[in-house]
Amino acid sequence: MSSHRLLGCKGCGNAVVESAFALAGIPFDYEEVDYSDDSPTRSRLLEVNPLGQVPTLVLPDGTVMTESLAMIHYANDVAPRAGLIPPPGDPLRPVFYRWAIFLVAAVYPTFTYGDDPKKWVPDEAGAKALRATTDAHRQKLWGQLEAIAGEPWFLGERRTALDLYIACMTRWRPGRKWFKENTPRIVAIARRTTMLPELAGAMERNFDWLNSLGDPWKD
Ligand SMILES: N[C@@H](CCC(=O)N[C@@H](CS)C(=O)NCC(=O)O)C(=O)O
Repeated sequence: MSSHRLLGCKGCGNAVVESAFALAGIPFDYEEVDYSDDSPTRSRLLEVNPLGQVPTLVLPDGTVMTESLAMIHYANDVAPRAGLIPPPGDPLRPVFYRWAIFLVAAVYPTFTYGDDPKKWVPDEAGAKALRATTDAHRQKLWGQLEAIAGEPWFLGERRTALDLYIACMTRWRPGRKWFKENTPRIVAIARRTTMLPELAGAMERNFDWLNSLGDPWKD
């Protein structure tokens, strides 16, 4: 029987989707691809997603999904009790929408344009500047998230997929040291989420954490 197939690269945004699927109890086959231009698996990724991004998900009926947040909504439809998105009528639902879109439409693009800046600005100095400005902008955005972060989860008592994004995206630039120094509330959420037993597989596969054995945010 065909199943869900998730194309991803270790440590990338697919970790969010893997975590959501783990909470939702959706089994999937994982296919590792490398999105870089010179990679032998890039053509395979482009076959499925012309944008060349991961995560890319192929549903059992062959439908292709891109965009991590779309996949979160899909998982929430399959398993509404997994608690990925506050249910209709819950006052936290619009709050979830706001910050989920903020993460994928404001924070995530700082990587899209900053990871490989020469793709967008060919000259050396311009590319360097684009990397610097997108890095600085990201820090501002995390500062905004820190200022309103709840406890124990981002939305307070209710755990949602926002916490999954936080657990994974805090593994990226500006890096653990910066997060620890500047966003302690965000780090507390990341730590708590990372250590959820249900996420052990996804966290270990993506970030080499022996989740059950220790605190990934310990020095
Ligand atoms: N909006 C997309 C962003 C996905 C994304 O940027 N993924 C990164 C890896 S973490 C990627 O594929 N980068 C390569 C590229 O953008 O060309 C989502 O939320 O899934």
